[in-house]
Amino acid sequence: MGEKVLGWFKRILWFDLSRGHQREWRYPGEMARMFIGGRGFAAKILWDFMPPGVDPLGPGNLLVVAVGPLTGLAGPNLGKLVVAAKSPLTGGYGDGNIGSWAAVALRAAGWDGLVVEGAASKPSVLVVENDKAWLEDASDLWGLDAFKAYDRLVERYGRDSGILLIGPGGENLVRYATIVSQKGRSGGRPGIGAVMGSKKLKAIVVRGDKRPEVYDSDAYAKAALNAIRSVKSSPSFSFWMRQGTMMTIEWAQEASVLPSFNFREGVFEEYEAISGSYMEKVRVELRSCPLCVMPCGHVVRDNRGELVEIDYENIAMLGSNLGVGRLEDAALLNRIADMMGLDTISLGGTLAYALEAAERGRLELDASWGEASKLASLVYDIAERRGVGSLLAEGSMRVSRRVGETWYAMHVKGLEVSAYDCHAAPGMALAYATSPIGAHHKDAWLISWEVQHGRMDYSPLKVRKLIEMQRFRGGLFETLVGCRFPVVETGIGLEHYVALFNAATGLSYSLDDHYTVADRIYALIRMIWVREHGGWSIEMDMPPERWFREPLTKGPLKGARLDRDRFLEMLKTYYEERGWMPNGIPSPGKLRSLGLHDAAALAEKYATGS
Ligand code: PTT
Ligand code: SF4
Repeated sequence: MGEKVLGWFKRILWFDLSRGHQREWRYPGEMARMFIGGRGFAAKILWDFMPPGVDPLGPGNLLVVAVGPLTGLAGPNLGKLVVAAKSPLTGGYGDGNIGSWAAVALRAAGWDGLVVEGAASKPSVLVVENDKAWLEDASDLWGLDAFKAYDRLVERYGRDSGILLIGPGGENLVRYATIVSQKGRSGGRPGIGAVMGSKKLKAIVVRGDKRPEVYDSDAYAKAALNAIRSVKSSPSFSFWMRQGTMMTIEWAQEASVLPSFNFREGVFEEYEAISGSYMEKVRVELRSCPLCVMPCGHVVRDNRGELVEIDYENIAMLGSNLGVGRLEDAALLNRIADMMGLDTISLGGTLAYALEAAERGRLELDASWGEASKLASLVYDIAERRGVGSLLAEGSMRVSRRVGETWYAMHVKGLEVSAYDCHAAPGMALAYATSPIGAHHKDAWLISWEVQHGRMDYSPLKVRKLIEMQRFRGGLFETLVGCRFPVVETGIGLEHYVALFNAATGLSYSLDDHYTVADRIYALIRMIWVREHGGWSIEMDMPPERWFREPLTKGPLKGARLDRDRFLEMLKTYYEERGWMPNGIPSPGKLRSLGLHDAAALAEKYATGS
C-alpha cells in the first residue's frame, strides 16, 4: 500500500494462547486493497494460515476478530466487528457480526484485527491494551453466565473496556454457542463461541487510546454528516425507532413466512401477542451498539420480570416456531440464551426439531409445543450438556441423523435456517442455500423483495437480485465493518458508504470495485469449504427437504411448496452468474481473475471442463 493510503493500521495482533506469546503481523498492503477488512480479512487469514482439516474445537483452529477501515469512526453505526473461525457446527467457514465496544476499542488500540491461536492451559482472559497483550487467570469467571461474568469484567477492567465473552454454552462446546457482548449483543452463530471455549478463553478485553487516522478529515466529516442526516430524515426512521426488527412479526404473518411449529406453517394464530405492536406497549428501554444513530435494542421484561433485549429472529424462533404465544415467555428463552451464550436461531431450530421428533415418537423429551418453562429448563440443560441437552447441543443436523429422520431438520450445511419460511419463497430458499456460512439471512434478505415481485417465480432476475444483495450485505458491510441497517431499514444509498470509504482511505473505489471485493471473498470462502470438505456436492447447496415435500396447510398460501426441478435450475443459474462450475466450485479461471491463484490451483483438481 502506498504511503498516502490511510484508514488501516496495517497490522494485526496474533496471540498464541499455548505459549502466552504475542506478535505483530504487518500484513501486505495488497491484502487491504483486495479484502478491505472484517470478513475479507477473516477469510484471507483462514485460507492462508489455518491448517487444512483442522479440528474446529482443537488448538489449531484460529479465532479471528476483525474490524474494518470505517469501524470506530463517526457515521451511521460503525461500532461493529466480525468474529470468525472454522465452524464446529458446519465444518466450514463460519462468522458473525457483533455490535460491541470491543470493535471501537480494537481500533483505538491500533489494530485491524486479532488472531488467537493455540489453547490456554486454564481459563483465561486475554487483555489487549494498545500495543501489549497478555493473559490473566479467569478461573473465578469460568462457569458464570455471560451477564454475571460481564459485570465482573467491567468491575475489574473498567467501563471504557471493550469486552467479548462466552457463557457456559461456549465453555461446554455447544456447537452453536456464540460470543456475547454488553449483555444482549451476540454473534458468531456457527459456534464461534465454542471455538473460544475450546481455547479456554472466557473473555477478550480491549483498551486503547489511539484515534484511527483518516485520509481527508474534512471530506470524511461531510460524508458522515450527510449519511446521518439521510438516516434521520428517512420516512422509515420513526417507525423503525418505535419497533426496530420487531416490526417484522406482523409483516411475516401477513406474508405467510412467520415460522411456526418447526417451519410447518408460515402463520401463527397467536402472532399478535408476540408482535412489534405489543412490544411497543411493554417496552422498558432502548439500547444500542456503540456509535449508533438509530438504536434498535428494544428491552422488555420476561415472564420472570427480568430485562431482556429482543429482536425479530429471537422472538420468531423461540416464539412462534416453538408454539410459544406470549412475548414474555419467548423473551425468557431469549434471555437464557443470551446468558448462556447460545445462538437463538439455532437453538430455536434445534428445539423445534426435537419437539417434532418427540411428537412423532422418535425422541424422548419432557416438553411439548408452547411449554415455555419446560423449554427454559431444556435450554439450561443444553448449555450445561445435561441429559438430552447434551444431544441437542449438537444442533439439528446431528440430532436428526441420530434420530434417523432428517427431512424436517431445518438447516443448510448444518446451520439452522433463520426465521423466514420458504414454502413459497424460492429466492429466499436460494439465499439460505448459498449463504457462505450456512442458512443465515444476513447475506441476502431477499424475502421482502420477493414478496413484492412474485412469490413463486424462479427467474434469473431473482438470482441476480440475490447476488446483488450478497455483494453489499455480505461484502460491503462485512468488510467496512459497520451495521447494514441504515441502508436496508432506512433506505439510505450505498453511495454514502463508498464516499466514507474513499475519504477515510484516500482510495477511489467505486461501488463496482467493492462488489469485486465481495465476489473475491465469496469465491475464497467457497474454496475454504471445498478444502475442508474435500470437494463439493450440490446437495450442500440445497434448502431443507420439508419445503419441497410438505405443502403449507394454512394461511393465504395454503398448498404451496417448492419445486425441486425449478429450484435446481435457479441454483444452476446462480453458479453461472458467479462464474462457478456446475459442481458448485468456483472455476479456476474465475479465481485467477479475482487474483486468487493458490485457490485456483485447488479448484483445478475439481475442474469439470465446462
Ligand atoms: C445474527 C443473528 C441475528 S440477526 C439475531 S437477531 W437480527 C439473533 N440475535 C441473537 C441474540 O440477540 N442473542 C442470542 N443469544 N443469539 C442471537 N442469535 C441471532 O444472531 C444484531 C443486529 C441484527 S439483529 C441484525 S439482523 C443485523 N445484523 C447485521 C449483520 O449481520 N451484519 C452487519 N454488518 N450489520 C448487521 N446489523 C444488524 O445487527 P450473527 P448484534 Mg449478531 C441478543 O451475530 O452471528 O451475525 O447472527 O450482532 O450486535 O446483536 O446486532 O433480527
Ligand atoms: Fe446496532 Fe441496531 Fe444500531 Fe445496527 S441499528 S448499530 S444493530 S443498535
